[in-house]
Amino acid sequence: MPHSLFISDLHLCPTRPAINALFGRFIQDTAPHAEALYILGDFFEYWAGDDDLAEPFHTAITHQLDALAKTGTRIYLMHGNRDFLISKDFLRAASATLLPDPTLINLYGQPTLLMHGDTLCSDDVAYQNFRGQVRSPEWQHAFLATPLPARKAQIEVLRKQSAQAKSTKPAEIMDTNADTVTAALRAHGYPRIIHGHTHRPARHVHEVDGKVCERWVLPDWYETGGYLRCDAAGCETHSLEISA
Ligand code: LP5
Ligand code: MN
Repeated sequence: MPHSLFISDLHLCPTRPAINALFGRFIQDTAPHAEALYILGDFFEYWAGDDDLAEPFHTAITHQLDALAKTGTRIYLMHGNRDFLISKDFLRAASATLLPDPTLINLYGQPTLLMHGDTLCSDDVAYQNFRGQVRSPEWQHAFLATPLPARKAQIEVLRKQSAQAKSTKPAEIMDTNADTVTAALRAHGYPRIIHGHTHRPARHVHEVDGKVCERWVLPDWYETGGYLRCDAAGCETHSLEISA
C-alpha cells in the first residue's frame, strides 16, 4: 500500500553508534518501501554549516540518504532548532528537498501540516527570543562567515547554556501551548498535524470550532527509535529497538 514515513529528533552524531546503526537499518530495510520519507527536524545533534559535509560521519549519512533516494523514495527535510543551518550543499549530497516550517501537504487525501514543533512551544519565551535571533538571515550570514572550528566552539558554549537553561525551566513551558496549537489548526483549515521537538510521542485529538483534528508527536531516537507511517487509511506509530 502506498505510504509515507515521518521521523524527527534523531540527533545523529558520531558518538551514538547504536542509534546510528538503528538509523542504518531503518534506511535500508524500512524506508525503501515508502513513497516518501519526511525528516521533520533535529536530524543531527547539531549542524555547524555545510562546509562540515566532508566530515566522514556526515559523508556517510548523506550517502545513506542518497542511496535511499536512488531506490525511488523521495526525501524531504525540515529544519529543527539544532540543524537549521543545513543548506543546499547538504541537500544536494543527500538528494533531499527542504520543506519550510510549516508545510501543508495533501497526505493521501487528508490535509496535513508538517512542523518541527518548536514554534508551538510559545510559553518558552527565552527560547523563542533566541530562535528569532539565530533564524535571521543577517545573523546566519555573519555566523557562517566565521571559521568552522570557531563556530563549533560557539555551539559547544550554547549547548551548555541551553542544558543549564532547560534544567531550570518547568516541564510545561517546554511543551506545546494549547492556544498556539489551536491557532495553527485554525490558520491552516483544521488539518492533521505531525511534528516532533517535544520528545513526548503521542496522538492528541483537538476539537477546534467544531472540527476534530489529530496531532501526532513523533518520538526521539535516544533509548529507542521510531517513526510514523501514514497511508490512505490513517497513521500509526512504530517503534524501533536497539539490538543487543
Ligand atoms: O534542542 P533541545 O530540545 O535540547 O533544546 C531546545 C532549545 N535549545 C536550543 C539550543 C540547541 O539545543 C543547541 C544546539 C544548537 C546548534 C545550532 C547551531 C547554530 C547556532 C549557533 C549559535 C551559537 O535550541 C531550548 C528549549 C528546548 O528546545 C525546549 O523547547 O528550551 O532553548 C534553550 O534552552 C535556549 C535558552 O532558553 C536561551 C539560550 C540563550 C543563549 C544565549 C546565547 C546567545 C548566543 C548566540 C547568539 C545569537
Ligand atoms: Mn528540536
